[in-house]
Amino acid sequence: IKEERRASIEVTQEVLAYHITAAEQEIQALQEVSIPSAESLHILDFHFSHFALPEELSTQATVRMFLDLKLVQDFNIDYKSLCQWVLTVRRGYRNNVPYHNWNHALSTAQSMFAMLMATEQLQTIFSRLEILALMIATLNHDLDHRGVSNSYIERSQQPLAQLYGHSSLENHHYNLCLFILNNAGSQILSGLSTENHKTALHTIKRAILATNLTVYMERRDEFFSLAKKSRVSWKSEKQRELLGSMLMTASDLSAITKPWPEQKRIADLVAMEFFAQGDKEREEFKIEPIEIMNRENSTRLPYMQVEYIDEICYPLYKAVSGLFDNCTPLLSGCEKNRENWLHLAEEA
Ligand code: 5BB
Ligand code: ZN
Repeated sequence: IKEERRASIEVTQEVLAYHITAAEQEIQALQEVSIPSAESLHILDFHFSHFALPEELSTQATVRMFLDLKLVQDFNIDYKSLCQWVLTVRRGYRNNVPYHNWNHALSTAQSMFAMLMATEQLQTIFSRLEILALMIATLNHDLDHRGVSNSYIERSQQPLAQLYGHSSLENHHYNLCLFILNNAGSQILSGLSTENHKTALHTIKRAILATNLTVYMERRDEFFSLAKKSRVSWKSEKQRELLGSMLMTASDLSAITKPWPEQKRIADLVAMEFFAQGDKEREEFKIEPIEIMNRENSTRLPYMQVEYIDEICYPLYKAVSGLFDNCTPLLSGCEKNRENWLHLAEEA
């Protein structure tokens, strides 16, 4: 316990040193600007690309999602608090991480938003509170990511690993999410009853922990067999929780469903992050990094993407679009990218 306390203090200080609370004038500017429509921001589109969105519009796009899902209205969210919360969450991501940065958080939230808005059925399956929780979770799910995996953190014996033991990263993302929700000025859940507040935090935690790919791999078969049934009622809490978890992963991995130029750019960012970890492992632990993190294998990238699609992404989008017809663009985007990567793999 002593060791844990020391680790906890160290991690908190690190985050404080990072000082993520938004500046007053930035908050005011967002609060006073007229937020563009969802159509003009293209956030209803499954082909949405953060590359095409000017940086200063990314926080406005986030506010727009909360407005259009009627979350601000239904949960009495104080508008200024929402603005400060969004700006603080953005600051909670590190700019110097190639892939797991604010753009990835925004893309993940936008994918969840697009699925919810395109599919009326989803808005009846989930309660209003669950939708609020899922949106908060997508935006916060990789907070303070350092560009390295759980296995690196565990091996390097960083305070973060001593603190949580397993799913170190995901627990850290949730803890920071909680920290921001409790931070003066960004308490967007303060309008909720004690009971709803507790439920929301529980759902957010489950959703963020579900973004660990190992957890997804463990739970997906259960989801795939539900998806094979002709009718699922989604009445039970357990089923809805499973669906929420799978939609979290579908949103998290949505880069693989984007038009080819975007997919290619994002894959390069992922590779850059993986190779940087591999370099560190070589230097710090004197070990040969695993294939995906080994710079010497960069020519195998197209082939690895095909494997990644076949083993991880395709089955998920297949099941989701089988259940919810309007989500089919995710599946077809994924299929097109497989074609393109296969083509490149055969050239190499
Ligand atoms: C390696 C093992 N193999 C048996 C199956 C395929 N994979 S993989 O799925 O782990 C893999 C995924 C391999 C290479 C990859 O990217 C090379 C640039 C990826 C990959 N992962 N590609 C992507 O575009 C994206 Br997005 C991702 C998701 C990154 C999630 C980060 C998870 C951190 C854990 C290490
Ligand atoms: Zn993520």
